[in-house]
Amino acid sequence: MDTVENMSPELLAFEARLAKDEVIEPKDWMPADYAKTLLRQISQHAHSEVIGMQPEGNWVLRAPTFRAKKILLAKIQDEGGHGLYLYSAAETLGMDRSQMIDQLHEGKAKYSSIFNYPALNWADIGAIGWLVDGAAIVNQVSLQRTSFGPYARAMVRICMEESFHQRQGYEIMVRMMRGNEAQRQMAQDAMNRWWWPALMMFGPHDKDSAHTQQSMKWKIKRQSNDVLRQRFVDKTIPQAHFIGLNVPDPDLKYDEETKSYQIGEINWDEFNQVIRGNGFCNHARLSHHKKRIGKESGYVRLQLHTL
Ligand code: BYC
Repeated sequence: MDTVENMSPELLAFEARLAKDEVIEPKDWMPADYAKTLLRQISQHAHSEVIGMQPEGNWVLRAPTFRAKKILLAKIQDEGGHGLYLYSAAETLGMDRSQMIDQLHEGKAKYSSIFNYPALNWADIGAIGWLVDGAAIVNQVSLQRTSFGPYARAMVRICMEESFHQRQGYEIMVRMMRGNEAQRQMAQDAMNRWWWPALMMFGPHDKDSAHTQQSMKWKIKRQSNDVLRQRFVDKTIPQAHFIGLNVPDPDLKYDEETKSYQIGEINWDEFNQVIRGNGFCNHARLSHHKKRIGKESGYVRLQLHTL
């Protein structure tokens, strides 16, 4: 363990900068493990944005109106752009995007669990925008204050775009809940299937989270998984009730004292299965990605050192 006596002058200066909430830039000195943690998280985040285009991409040709199609296409393009900002931020830590993609294909890097669930009908597109982008915003607003400059700056722009995504998703849910009985049932069915996976996006409970403690010391993470999950729950449940959707949680309680909802237990077995590659769509998502930009696809990937 580091004590002040055995810390190098560089490490002392780094810790002092963090204590003053200074932003760390790529050319600044940083501990190797700090860089490694950032690379893991930012590349995972970038992969999530890009793989996350797949469930929605499936609906571009089936959108119910031309307006809906244009909005969905623009949203999916935004997600691709988010992936690019994030790969660029991660590249400042010295790894090529190409290597990050190889890690994803080799199963050494993850992407968000949520994208291993199928989008079965148009209401799922509403639920993805409202719940998935809604959960992502809560997490990403917090990351706007992350200690690493390129990641924090990418988050500012991403959050502005995500807030439109959340609204387009909620708009779809509102329209369906104001529609006929079959449409209301589709919206409720989508809510039932996406609610719990959206809560899992925040990661394991703090007590089981391998990285939270250290990441919070380094100010990479500003709030813990449970704190952010609770923020999402308290923000989203009134939105569900407002349009007449039920939250699929028999143990849900509202605590008058804390003005906050208590949710039932999350199915962590399901979460662990999904992040180990055994979810509904893991195989389809990765094989599609490999087919399009894998080594065998013929797609030319630029290497940093060739630029
Ligand atoms: N899925 O110690 P923990 C979007 C892993 S895309 C998969 O708490 P950490 C959108 C975790 O990696 C936005 N794996 O980890 C795009 C670790 O395993 P490793 C996506 C998960 O990093 C298109 C282990 O579990 N947002 O909005 O401190 C269309 C222990 O976890 C997950 C981001 O990527 C998960 N859900 O905290 C629509 C946010 N949760 O790496 C929408 C950026 C945990 O040791 N990432 N794991 O093998 C983060 O904020 C943090 O990395 C997490 C996890 C909160 C996710």
